[in-house]
Amino acid sequence: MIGGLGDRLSALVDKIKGAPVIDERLVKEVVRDVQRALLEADVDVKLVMDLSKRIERRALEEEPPAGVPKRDYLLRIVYEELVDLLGGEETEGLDVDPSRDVNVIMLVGLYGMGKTTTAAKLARYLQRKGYKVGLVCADPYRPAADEQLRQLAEEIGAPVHTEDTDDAVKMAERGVEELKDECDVIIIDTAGRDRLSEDLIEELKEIAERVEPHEVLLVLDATVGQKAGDHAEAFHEAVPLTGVILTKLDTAAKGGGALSAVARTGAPIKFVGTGERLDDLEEFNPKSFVARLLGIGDIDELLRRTEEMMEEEEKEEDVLEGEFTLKDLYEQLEALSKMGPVDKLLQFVPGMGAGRRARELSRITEERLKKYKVIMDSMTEKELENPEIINKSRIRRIAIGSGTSEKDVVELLNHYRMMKEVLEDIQSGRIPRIGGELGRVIRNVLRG
Ligand SMILES: Nc1nc2c(ncn2[C@@H]2O[C@H](COP(=O)(O)OP(=O)(O)O)[C@@H](O)[C@H]2O)c(=O)[nH]1
Ligand SMILES: [Mg+2]
Repeated sequence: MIGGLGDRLSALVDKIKGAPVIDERLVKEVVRDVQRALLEADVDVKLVMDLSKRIERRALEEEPPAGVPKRDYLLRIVYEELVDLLGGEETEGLDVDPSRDVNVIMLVGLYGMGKTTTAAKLARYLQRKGYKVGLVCADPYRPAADEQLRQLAEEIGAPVHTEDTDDAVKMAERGVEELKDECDVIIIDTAGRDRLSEDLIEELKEIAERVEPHEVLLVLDATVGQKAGDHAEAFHEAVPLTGVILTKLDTAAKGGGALSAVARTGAPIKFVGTGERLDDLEEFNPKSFVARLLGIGDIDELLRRTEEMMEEEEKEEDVLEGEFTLKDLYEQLEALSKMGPVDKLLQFVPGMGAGRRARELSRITEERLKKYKVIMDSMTEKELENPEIINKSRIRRIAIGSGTSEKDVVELLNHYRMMKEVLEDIQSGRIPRIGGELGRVIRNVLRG
């Protein structure tokens, strides 16, 4: 599809998957390959450079969420940036509403772009969704324009309105009038010109005023490449478009240029034409399109996995925001004890490396942990959730109940307060949040 773009990009995916390590050298190589593939598909140089800079920066700076292999994350970055290039995640479907009396879709565009063919393709697409679709010819200029549409309509068994007049506006208006009781959706195939002339603009405006279309879709031949962007903009100024259909993507080596240029104008690409047959029309969705270009059938699986991990990280952040209880402390201390020398670890944490906190934390031994556990077992649920209420008499009770000393209980409470302080420092930004693997480990420790 679109020239060799798909081939090049799927080769790239294989390269990422097969690389022994994901290092800077590989990232740079990947970036170069993406550049080459996109430039070859006629994507604008500046867009390509911006995109490759972003991929490189993200790949080198961003840390994958915990549990996501670097490899998957690099793929995800490439995927996300390509999706962005082609219009982003949000996709707008066709504005067709079965509860309306009738839905009107106007196709506009210059000669030879594929309007008439696309009208029939779109009709078939909607028929498949269960709509009764009618076709209206509003092209009085092209010889046999009505005949072409009639034939296509017959092929798909759709009612069609054509008439012998030289008034395009009347054709459209009467066509809608004629078919609206019978149909759920009416597609108007308007007349083109060689270029976007004043009289074409006037004509389209007038038709739009009369038939009040729910969709005005520009049909654009993708073989024009990057020029498709200016083209879409000019049309949009003349008659406000609700979307674009790019045709002939099957033959367009410059399809990447057309897609990205149109995406940049902000006009949603709603469909692409991928062949001459009436079935060769596809909903355009940057996500699945890019997944196919990359040849990652299991992209959903990959994304689901990385997304789950990201959600985990968010939850982790939530814990940081939440109320810190003695129960949390217990879990943290346990995690900490498994991590080896605590003082070494803490040297990496700005604001925590040396001093009282580090010393305190490094004193946590397994033995102490056990003692803490026993102490906590003697606390009530209320005390665990809200240690502030533990006063002198409660301390005495807990010490007796757990067979420890009051001093032990106080020590535990001190640890708790210290950890809470650290958390508050992190929350308020006094201790910077640390990224990367180490940051994750430390956050895990803090949260238990
Ligand atoms: N390969 C290919 N050809 C297409 C596609 N869409 C339209 N065409 C061809 O483009 C030519 C012009 O199409 P037509 O619908 O008559 O364009 P119009 O002048 O805008 O109405 C015809 O030969 C179509 O078969 C497409 O997606 N792929
Ligand atoms: Mg036509």
